[in-house]
Amino acid sequence: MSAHKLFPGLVATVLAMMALVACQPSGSGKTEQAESQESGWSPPVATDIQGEETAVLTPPPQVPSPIDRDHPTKLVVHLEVQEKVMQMADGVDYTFWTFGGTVPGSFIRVRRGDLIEFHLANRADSKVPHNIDLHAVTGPGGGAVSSFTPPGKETVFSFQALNPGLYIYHCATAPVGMHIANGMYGLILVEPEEGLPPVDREFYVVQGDFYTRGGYGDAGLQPFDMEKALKEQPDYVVFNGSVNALTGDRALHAKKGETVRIYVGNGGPNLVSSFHVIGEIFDTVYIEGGTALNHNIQTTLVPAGGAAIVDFRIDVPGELILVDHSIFRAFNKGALGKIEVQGDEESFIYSGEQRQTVYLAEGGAVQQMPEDEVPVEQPVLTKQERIARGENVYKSNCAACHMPDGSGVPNAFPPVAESDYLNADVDRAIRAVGKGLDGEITVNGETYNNVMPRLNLSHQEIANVLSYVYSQWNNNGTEVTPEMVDKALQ
Ligand code: HEC
Ligand SMILES: [Cu+2]
Repeated sequence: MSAHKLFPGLVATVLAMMALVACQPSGSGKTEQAESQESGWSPPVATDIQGEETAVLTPPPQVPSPIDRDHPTKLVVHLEVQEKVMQMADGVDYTFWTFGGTVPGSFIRVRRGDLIEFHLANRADSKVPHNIDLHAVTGPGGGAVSSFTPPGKETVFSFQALNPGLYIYHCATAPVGMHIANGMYGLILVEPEEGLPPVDREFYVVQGDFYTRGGYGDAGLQPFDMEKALKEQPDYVVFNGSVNALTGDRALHAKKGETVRIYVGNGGPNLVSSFHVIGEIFDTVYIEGGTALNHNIQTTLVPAGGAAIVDFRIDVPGELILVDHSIFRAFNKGALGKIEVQGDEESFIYSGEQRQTVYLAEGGAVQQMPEDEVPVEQPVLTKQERIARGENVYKSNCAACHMPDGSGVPNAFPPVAESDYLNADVDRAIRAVGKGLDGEITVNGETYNNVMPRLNLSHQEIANVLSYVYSQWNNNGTEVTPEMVDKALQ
């Protein structure tokens, strides 16, 4: 269809819609409540704030008690950022960046209409600045714009909780992906005025994906792997910050006949969760943590940066297993938790094994695995080709920390633009990229004491990316060849 045929119709439609809006009388006879029920939208709340309280936050898997206030109040929230080494799996440690010392961060529970005075503190022993973006905030950056907090500082900002629901909060300091990948997320529940229906037990579970230099289970302190994060290929996908956070001694407990509510979040940074409890059906799901209810659900999608509330009554004793039903994540990457249910057997609903007989299937074939790929010969490149390819390597591997224009991030990531450190010694620069870099360094008069992870690049890629960096931003134009990289990394 040609444009002149399409446009008149479109314009007519738009005009008709504008006319409709214009003709709508301001007091159209509907009550505010009826309107909000139709659209699901909740209007801004009144300003009858009474009194002041300090919020009690809880570490996972605990949830603060339901709110019994019948009015909005000024609620003071204190949350402290801590960068600390904790266990990712048996024998595997990781430097987590946390809100309140746990992954996920402390659970925050407020009532719709509350005026929240948020205190974000960053411990003095932190290496980098942090901030917070709460998805429950209506305002720039969800609070991130007003909460940038360097180590040893505390920032205060306020917001009113306008919309009820379950919301993710997370750090939004550059490189955002890295802060989230290190564990900087948690949940904030905004209870509706009338509260949620009471249940016997409430739990707090958040999924996250993690990227480590070594593979799943490789022992020791594992650094963050930027390249795997960019490719969205996590080594770990876990509930509550580590493999086994919800199994063994740390499994959740409930009794037959009880009702259970799980506040489920997904911090990401990359994956979407297909949240499922093996052996249960969710009686009620608050879809995406909002106001719409769905019933009799087997698996509910929890988007990265999203949440859901699931309610179920437990009718049969035994073991319920929480999984991400993208099932390799559950059985091979850690996304598995347990609820141990005590109580008498319930053979009417579930019998247990009744008999086992022999079954002989016919056929069956031997599966052939695909052959390994043969490595391709690397071409010889001109300086210009090298720089062009290096630009792609830079954008996908370095820009997240050193910024697209090479300017870095104050106190965290040194500039590679006009960097005296870079220009003084090409072998040293090659080693930084090829092996990673930590300890104190001085770049253009500023000191940095942080960690640059090793990035798993080929010698070609290192040559290309450094040739690109040297060709940009008033650097000295050095061309780096794969032979130079071979030599410097020997
Ligand atoms: C995860 C963040 C991160 C990524 C990704 C990263 N770096 Fe770095 N880089 C750092 C940090 C942090 C330092 C300083 C380390 C220290 O304090 O010892 C640094 C230091 C450097 C230095 C030496 C100091 C300077 O500014 O001249 C160079 C050169 C460098 N990086 C280049 C690169 C290149 C090229 C890439 C991509 C291939 C890259 N970096 C990827 C964090 C990163
Ligand atoms: Cu952060």
